[in-house]
Order: sequence, then C-alpha cells, then structure tokens
Amino acid sequence: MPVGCLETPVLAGSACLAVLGALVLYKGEPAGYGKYLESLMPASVRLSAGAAWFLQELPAFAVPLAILIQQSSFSFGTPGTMLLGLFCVHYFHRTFIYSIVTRGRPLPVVVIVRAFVFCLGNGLLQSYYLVYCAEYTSDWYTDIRFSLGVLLFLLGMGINIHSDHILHNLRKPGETAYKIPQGGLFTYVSGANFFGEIMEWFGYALATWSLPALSFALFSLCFLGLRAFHHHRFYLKMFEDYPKSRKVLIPFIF
Ligand code: NDX
Repeated sequence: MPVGCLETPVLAGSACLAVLGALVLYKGEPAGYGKYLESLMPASVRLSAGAAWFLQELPAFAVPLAILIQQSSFSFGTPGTMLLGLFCVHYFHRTFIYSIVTRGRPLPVVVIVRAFVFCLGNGLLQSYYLVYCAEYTSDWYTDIRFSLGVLLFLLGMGINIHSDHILHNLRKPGETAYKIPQGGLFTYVSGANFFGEIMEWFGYALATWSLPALSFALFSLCFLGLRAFHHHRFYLKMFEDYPKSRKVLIPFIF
C-alpha cells in the first residue's frame, strides 16, 4: 500500500458494505419505496421521486468529482482517476438525468436520508481507495481485467438505462399504475434494469481489481437481487397474463 493510504478505513468500509448486503438478504424485505411504499411505509413523510433521487444520489457524484478535481493537477490520465471518472459518469446520470425522467412514486424521507448516507459513504470509500491506495502499473490499460471490466461496465450501464427507459415509458406523466414491462431484456427477466446495474458493478470491480468495488458489487447483487425477486412475485400476483417463461434476474437461469 502507498504511503498516505490508511488501510483500516478501507477494510472497514468494504466489510460494512458486504455486511449490509448480507443484512438485506437476512431481513428478506425489500426497501420501503416504489411497489412496497404503501405496504411497508404507509404513514411516511415523502418527497417527489425526482427530488429524492437527486438529493440521495448527489454525494456519490459530488465526492468523487471533488477528489478528482483536487487530484487532476498531477495524476490526470492514470488508471485510478480514469476508473473513478467512470464511477462519476454513472452517478452523473443517476443524479441529474434519472431524477428528471423518473415517473416514480414519492419516496419516504427516512429512505432518502439513509440512501444519502449510503451514497456519501460509498462515494468516499471508492474515491479514497482509487486515489490514495490503488497501485496500477502503466500497462493496466492493456490488462484483460481492465478491458473486460470496462466492457461489462459499459454494457451493464446500457442495459440499465435502456431498461429504466422502458419502465418510465409505461406511464404517462402523473400516472402511478403498474403495467407489464415489455421489450429489451424484460422479455427474459423481471429485473432487467437490476441485471444491468449488477453487471455494471461487477465489471467495475474487475476493472479496478479492488476490494471496495467488489464489496459494492456484492451489496448491489444482494439489494437489487432481492428487489428483483419481490418485483417478480408482485407481477405474478398482480397480472394473470404475466409471461410464465420470464425469470427473476438472470435470463434463462433464475
Ligand atoms: N439507491 C442503491 N438498508 C438506493 C436507495 C434506497 O442507488 O437502510 C441502493 C441506490 C437505499 C439503498 C440505495 C441502500 C439501502 C437503503 C435504501 C433505503 C433503505 C436501505 C439505505 C442507496 C437501508 C439497510 C437497513 C440494510 C442499511 O412507482 P414506482 O416508484 O415503483 O415506479 C418505478 C417504475 N416502475 C414501473 N412503472 C410502471 N410499471 C411497472 N411495472 C414499473 N416497475 C417499476 O420504474 C420507478 O420509477 C422506476 C424504477 O423502479 P424499480 O423498482 O425497478 O427500481 P428502483 O429500485 O427504484 O431503482 C431505480 C434505479 C435502477 O436503475 C436500479 O438499478 C438503481 O436505481 N439502484 C437502486 C438501488 C440501489 C442500487 C441501484 C445499487 O445498489 N447499485
């Protein structure tokens, strides 16, 4: 580890993410927003979906960006800053674009506050590791882990954005009803947007070859995998004509 890298907070932060993922699975309940808002958080104080996603995801964009700007004078173009740039691109979209195009239900303030803390902690962990701890040799750009990881990241991001786009277009502005998503990867799985996001973060873990990124990918797998499972159950209960061959999360497998 380079001088200036404190190993303990990196290990503690990574362990926290993995433990939170395990906790999510252990609880077995989806987080109380979206389809589960009324059943799990009936009396909550809420904020519109656009404002909620903007506020809660902002730290995951702003923290890495601030660190990148502060670092850019002497390390611009290194694999670490380039990879952190990809993280910023994801959260730029989630903070500034997703929050505008969403037609989702309002979110409980308690969920927003928790998500804000999560995004702040995760943004700090990923940035700190890549800027102060990761050591990449100059040939990392030609390493198969980097190339394959970035490819998976970009492919996953494409699937995620396309699938979210399908979901948003199921409703006209102001509508709140649920419909059967059709097209794209939804032909095969109920959690197409989640499949894309999970692929993205495993690609990122491969490209960065880092423990914090692997822990975040595992957290995403637990959190979004469970959400996909509940969404699938929700659809089967709600729609008699729900396609029987559609899987939960992984095409043809699960
Ligand atoms: N934000 C990641 N846990 C989360 C916010 C909540 O980015 O304390 C995890 C993220 C946070 C969570 C975050 C971490 C854990 C927290 C939790 C709150 C409590 C929890 C902090 C940070 C906690 C413990 C105790 C363990 C610490 O009406 P609607 O809103 O349902 O409308 C939806 C619409 N839609 C449909 N419309 C018509 N017909 C249909 N059939 C429809 N189906 C859906 O589409 C929405 O407007 C929209 C998408 O809905 P949905 O449910 O498919 O996705 P959603 O869960 O809202 O995620 C949106 C995007 C998606 O691309 C997903 O991949 C990404 O965000 N995401 C989300 C959550 C986490 C995450 C990524 C990640 O882990 N990487």
